[in-house]
Order: sequence, then C-alpha cells, then structure tokens
Amino acid sequence: MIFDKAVRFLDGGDRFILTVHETPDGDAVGSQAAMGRALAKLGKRVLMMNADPIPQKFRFLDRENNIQVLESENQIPEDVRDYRLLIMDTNDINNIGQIRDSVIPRVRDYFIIDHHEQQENIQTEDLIIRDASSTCEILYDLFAEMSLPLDREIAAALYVGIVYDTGSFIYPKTTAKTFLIAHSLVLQGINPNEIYSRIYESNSISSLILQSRVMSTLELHFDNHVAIQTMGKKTVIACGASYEEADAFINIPLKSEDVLVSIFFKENMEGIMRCSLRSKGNINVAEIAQEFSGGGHKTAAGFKCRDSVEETKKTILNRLSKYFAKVS
Ligand SMILES: [Mn+2]
Repeated sequence: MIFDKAVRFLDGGDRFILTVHETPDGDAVGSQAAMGRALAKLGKRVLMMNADPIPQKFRFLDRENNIQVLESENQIPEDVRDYRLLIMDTNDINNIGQIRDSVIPRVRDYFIIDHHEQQENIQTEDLIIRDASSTCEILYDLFAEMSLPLDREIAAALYVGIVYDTGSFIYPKTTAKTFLIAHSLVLQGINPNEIYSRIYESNSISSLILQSRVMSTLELHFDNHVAIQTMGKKTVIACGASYEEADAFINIPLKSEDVLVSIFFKENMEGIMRCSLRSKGNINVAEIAQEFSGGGHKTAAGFKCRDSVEETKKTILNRLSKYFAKVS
C-alpha cells in the first residue's frame, strides 16, 4: 500500500515537528493544522514551526496559535533528537527556509508528504502523489487508512487546503474523488460558504489598492498569450499592504480568453524577488521553473530570481517562444 511507509513513520514516533513550505498557502496551513490536531489526538507531542508566518485569513485554523515561526534556537526542544520531522506540501528541503539547517540535521529522521513534481534530492520512501489535487487530499486518505476519525476542526483544515489548491474546485487536478472528499467533509459539519468567505472575502482595502497598482504593470506578449505583472516591495509598503495579499493576482490575467500564460514577479519584504508562473492549455511552466532551480506543477510553478527581472523575463519569453509561432 502506498500509505504504509507514512503510517509507519507516524505510528513509530511520539514526538513530531511539523513544517510546511516558505510563505505557507491554504494547502500548507490546512495540512499542518489537520495533521497537528490528528497527531495530538493520538497522544503524540507535536511542535509546528515554519519559515514564515501563516497569512491572517488562515489563522482561524490555528486558534491556539500553535503554529510558530522558527526565529530562535530556544524554540527547538532539548530532546530534538527524539523528534521526527514531517515536511508537507513541498518535496524540496530548500523550500522550508531555516528549518532545513536548524532542524533537519538534529532530528531523528524526516518524512515528506506532498503532491508537487518531484525534486532530485527526494528520499524514495516519501509519500508523493502527483495526481492529488492537494496535500490535504492525500491526508484525507491517510487519516482514513489510519482509521483516524475526523472532527470538525480537522475537516475544516482539510477543506481549506482542497478549496485553496483547486481554486475552488476548478483547477485541472480536481477530480470526482476531490468532490467525494469535499462531500464527506461537508457531512462532518463544515460550512462551505463560511470558509469561502474567510478565504476570499476577507481582503483588506490596502490589498485592493495594491491590486490596482500591480495591474497597472501588466505587459502582454506573443499576441496577448503571455501576461506579465511585476510588484516591488516599495509598492507593497506604499499601499500599506502585505506580500501575501498579492497571492491571487497572478490568476487575474488568465480570466482573459487570449492569455495562456501568466507570469508574476513579486519582491518580498526581505528583498527576494520570486517569479510565479501559471498556464492553461498544454503549456508546461514547471519545465521553465526547473531551469531556474524552482519547481511546481505543469500549470503552476515558481522560482526565486537570481538575475534581474529584465534578464529573467527575456529568458522566460525565449523559452515560451516555442509555443507561440508569432513573436510579439
Ligand atoms: Mn499544495
């Protein structure tokens, strides 16, 4: 069974550190909250620490503030050697920030549960299901395998992850199974409208203003098939917004029929410029991200920019030219 190794990893420990990728999204937070609660219910000691804070809109999944940002060595327990580390929603240990160097070398071992395209440094026993819509979808099956009853909190966390990573049940990896799981989570008593509202109707006015500023940077290439938006940290600060609030801007250009690839350069508060890519149709943006040491899925990928935005843009457009005969 595909879940055997994961079950053995979880059964075979009583102390766990749970972490997820940098700038955690809905699936990352949902996975962490659900797994944290599930393991605690099994009587295990659970610490949850990440590289970055969880966005405000997902805080309702962690009412007791158990999910911490790892900022100091003091947060690492003295008996860290006895802990097992579970990494979720990424299979790249370079994508968990300071957890990689501060925690991995000191814990007993680590295990990955994820649904992204595989990195080369992966351990063979990890649980990676690339067809899964979300890490939360994998956790749903894993909990069933462990005969772990869901309560409403776990159901809500899993539902958030699935809704987030499927773009509310519309992205390509949304399957009949995704709906079946959603069905059973709703039966657990979660309220889809309330969760929708918490995730998608809770933006600040500053994020609306930021959106208008970022939209004004829109460039179109290859006969309107490729859209590029750029956001510097100065703009974020000027709008009084936060970096995470720009999360969904990349999806806006794809609402135009002509736009097949949406590219978003965004600089975080530390001055790191990231490039996110989204596509529809048969365009593989993971391939491009990998070339820049990034990763992701065929239709959603990203990487950290090493070169200037202009340089990077040029290279990406060059790679995309094979899909579009006519040059812009
Ligand atoms: Mn995910």
